[in-house]
Amino acid sequence: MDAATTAGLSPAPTTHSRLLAWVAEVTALTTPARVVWCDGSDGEWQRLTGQLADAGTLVRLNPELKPNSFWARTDPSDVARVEERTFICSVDPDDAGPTNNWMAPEEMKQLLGELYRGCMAGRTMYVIPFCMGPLDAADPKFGVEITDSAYVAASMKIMTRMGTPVLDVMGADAEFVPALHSVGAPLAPGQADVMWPCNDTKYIAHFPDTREIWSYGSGYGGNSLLGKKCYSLRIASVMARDEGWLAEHMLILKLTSPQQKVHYVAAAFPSACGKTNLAMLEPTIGGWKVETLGDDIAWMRFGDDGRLYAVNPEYGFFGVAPGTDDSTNPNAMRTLAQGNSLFTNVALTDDGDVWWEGMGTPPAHLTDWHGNDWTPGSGAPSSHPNSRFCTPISQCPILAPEYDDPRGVPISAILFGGRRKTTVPLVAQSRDWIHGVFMGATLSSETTAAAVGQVGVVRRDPMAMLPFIGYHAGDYLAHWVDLGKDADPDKLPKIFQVNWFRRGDDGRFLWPGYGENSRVLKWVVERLEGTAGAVDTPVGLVPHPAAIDTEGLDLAYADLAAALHVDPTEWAVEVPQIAAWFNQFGEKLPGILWTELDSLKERLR
Ligand code: GTP
Ligand code: SPV
Ligand code: MN
Repeated sequence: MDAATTAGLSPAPTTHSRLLAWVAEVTALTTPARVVWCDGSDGEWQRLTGQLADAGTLVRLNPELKPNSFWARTDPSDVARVEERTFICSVDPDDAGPTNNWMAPEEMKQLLGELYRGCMAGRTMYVIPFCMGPLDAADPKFGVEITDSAYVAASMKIMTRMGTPVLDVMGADAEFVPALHSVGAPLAPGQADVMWPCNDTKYIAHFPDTREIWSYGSGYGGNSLLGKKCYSLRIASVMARDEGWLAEHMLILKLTSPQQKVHYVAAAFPSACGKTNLAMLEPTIGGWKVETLGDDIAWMRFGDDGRLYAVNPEYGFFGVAPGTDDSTNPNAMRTLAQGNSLFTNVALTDDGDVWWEGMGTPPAHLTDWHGNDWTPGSGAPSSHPNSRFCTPISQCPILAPEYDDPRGVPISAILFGGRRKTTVPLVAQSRDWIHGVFMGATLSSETTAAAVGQVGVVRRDPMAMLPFIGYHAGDYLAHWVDLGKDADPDKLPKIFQVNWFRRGDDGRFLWPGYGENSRVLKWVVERLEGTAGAVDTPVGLVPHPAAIDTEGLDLAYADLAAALHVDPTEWAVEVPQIAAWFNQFGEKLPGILWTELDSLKERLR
């Protein structure tokens, strides 16, 4: 079938010959019933969501409560990223390293080529040109996703800058990352569709040498919205290694002090460990202001002035729903209240709104994420723990105007955080860049529902990038070390480690978190400005409890002290774990990180 002459559809709106050739090739392989080039218009959104509502994949929410918004439920087997099915198909297996699954590129292409054969039969194939980061960037990073999922096409409209304006800037021969996605559920003539088509066989494959993405079998965001983790982290981290920049799993926020001094902060926490919440934080301390630039991904490059500048490549938020509430993240609630959003695997209220755990007292009746009746006595949660909202960044009431500036914003501080019940203090500053890289390289966190698998297991997660480094993790850590070597130390961001999730012996969180994290940000700024003290502990510079502003905070001194405590016996347990973690990288691990480990051992003595 010729894409340009499909009955009733407009011809391909581009003269980009490599793009046209690729679309023709995929069309011939996957044999869709029709091909649609996405233009990114509001009319297109209405058409896509209308068709999905007719098909039963989406339910329109009450327009009085959530205008132009929809509720989706996935197949219960397709609810999160699938790390075991995610592959880095580098030519050299050593380029994938010990932390990634690897398959030879030809072998993966052969295997997926067979799965893709005829896989879009009976379906519409959408061609989605997109750009990660502002379109007016000096070196815009283009991609084109081909997908047979209208849910993906609608989600990509929220999450990326996409459509005809992108094709216009791409012109006739711009570089782009081809990103192919299929749910892997062809329809025979007359066969009725299911609510959430997907396939038990799943592959999320990346080809870093040729900068291509092939995804099969899953419709869930992290596996199917290929501009996000697949492009902006796995492929972009390889681009960044080659071109001397960083593609990181980080939020970006702007912090203004009562003295009107501005600092930009980036923070890397693993999936479902607090990035969206910190990015939109409402400070509980007077005179401080937070504005949002991004909640998940930061691309960072050195500017001519020697400072590290961050850009958010995304255009929307794909956030964890449970736990989001007026009390924890009021700015997310205000963003969602404006509508124009997709909600996936949350619960539906009887008046056509959404509900999830953490929103206060549950209503007497809900339709849960399985589509079943739910009451507070039901036992199981109404929403999947990895249920998500997908909403435009432009609706965030505290969006910093410079979020769209292609030059990015200069970062003063980088926070590395994880979810640890024990051991890791509320906040610690690194002694220098290398010690900060050591903090990032040894970051650990309990696993969450954001990926399929066991929840609550502590694992090392370097820079919160474990599932997202598109090459050898040892080379990745060396890249971080190298960037610091060439830079002016006074201009480098200062690096901190945080842990909002430490618990008391009774299991309670020791630190209240959320908006109260502004008190930790205040100490961070005071460290940057040289006005706060710190205790030199074996693991870094930690505030004395008295150095944290607790005015108006109802928190026992003992809890704060316990949250900040550095216990050498707990840390002594970490040391051999860190050594085992480092050992698997062999020669690739920069020797200076072993020196840092020796120094930690020495300090613990
Ligand atoms: P991804 O989108 O998967 O990358 O997650 P994220 O890092 O953006 O995490 P998010 O902000 O969505 O938070 C994940 C979960 O942690 C939610 O249930 C939050 O309510 C909870 N959470 C976030 N911040 C805090 C905090 O400071 N303290 C506590 N106790 N929980 C928090
Ligand atoms: C994460 O898991 O880090 C997310 C959600 O932000 S996903 O897009 O599914 O990766
Ligand atoms: Mn994330």
